[in-house]
Amino acid sequence: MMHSSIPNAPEQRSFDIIGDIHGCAQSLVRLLERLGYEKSQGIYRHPSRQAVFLGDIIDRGPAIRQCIHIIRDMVEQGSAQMVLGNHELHAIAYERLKGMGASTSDRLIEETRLQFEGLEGEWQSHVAWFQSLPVFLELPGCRIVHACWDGQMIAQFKQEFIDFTPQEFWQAAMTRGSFISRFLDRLTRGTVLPLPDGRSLNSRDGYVRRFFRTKFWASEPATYKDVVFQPDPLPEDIASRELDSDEKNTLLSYQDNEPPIFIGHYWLSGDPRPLRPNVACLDYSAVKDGKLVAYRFDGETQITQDKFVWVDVAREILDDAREYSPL
Ligand SMILES: [Mn+2]
Repeated sequence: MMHSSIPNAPEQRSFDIIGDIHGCAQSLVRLLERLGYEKSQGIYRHPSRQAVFLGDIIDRGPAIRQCIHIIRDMVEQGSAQMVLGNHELHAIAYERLKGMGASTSDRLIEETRLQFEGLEGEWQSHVAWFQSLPVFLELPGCRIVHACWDGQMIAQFKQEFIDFTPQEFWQAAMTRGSFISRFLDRLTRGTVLPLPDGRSLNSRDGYVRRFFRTKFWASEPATYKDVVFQPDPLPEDIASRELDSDEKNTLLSYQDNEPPIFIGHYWLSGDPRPLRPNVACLDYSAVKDGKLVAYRFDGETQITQDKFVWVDVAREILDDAREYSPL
């Protein structure tokens, strides 16, 4: 793809892509410093690279307000880009529904509301900013989305809706069943399959689930086990069940020759590594004392394990406690 370029401003090709932060501002600062970003005039910048945030910067964690400030400043000054996560999407919907007089009790956004108590104007300004963010990015050499690359929906969006103003877009988003609302749900929450026979699971984050999360990159899956992608395992009798043809038809695929795709969202654990040579998830459960993970992308077509960089969130908190202990 050709872009017109400004002299002395070559097309940016080096990106530090960063997974779900959920209010872990201290770890975010450490990760940015580890990646070579320095604060100048109040903004974290890198002399030759740009940060790309995968969304879900709010809710759950201890320093949500600080996270938004760091990231919004970077985006507004051109030192970062960010796509919407399902949590930012939820915050937008929550505020728009509240504006329409709908019910406003909601656990998901509780921590964020608490940390913005008495700062209503500032919070509303952030919610307005969220509504200016893209849902996906096609960067030189790679793709960025919070949870799911649905090639068909993205093609339809680009064909029919790319010229929507933010107002038109968010109005459509709030209309149940509209293409835009399904598109947002698909890209920020991914695909799911219902559990068979009306069964449900108690997930580790305390919700009862009748659906399980599925991969959009499974190639030739045969059983439920081949497509499940979530921290909570399926019961063995369900996992080994064969997918029927209707279920297979609802699954997406991602070809080996497509550009590298980076996602967050899925609460992984263990050592950061590619899921496939062109698919990487950078959400390693930072807010549950996991790792805050980045990938240093430089235009390669294959994602490699040595380019993952991270900070260990639990250890960071311990180190800090030691640093500041009055002994
Ligand atoms: Mn998410």
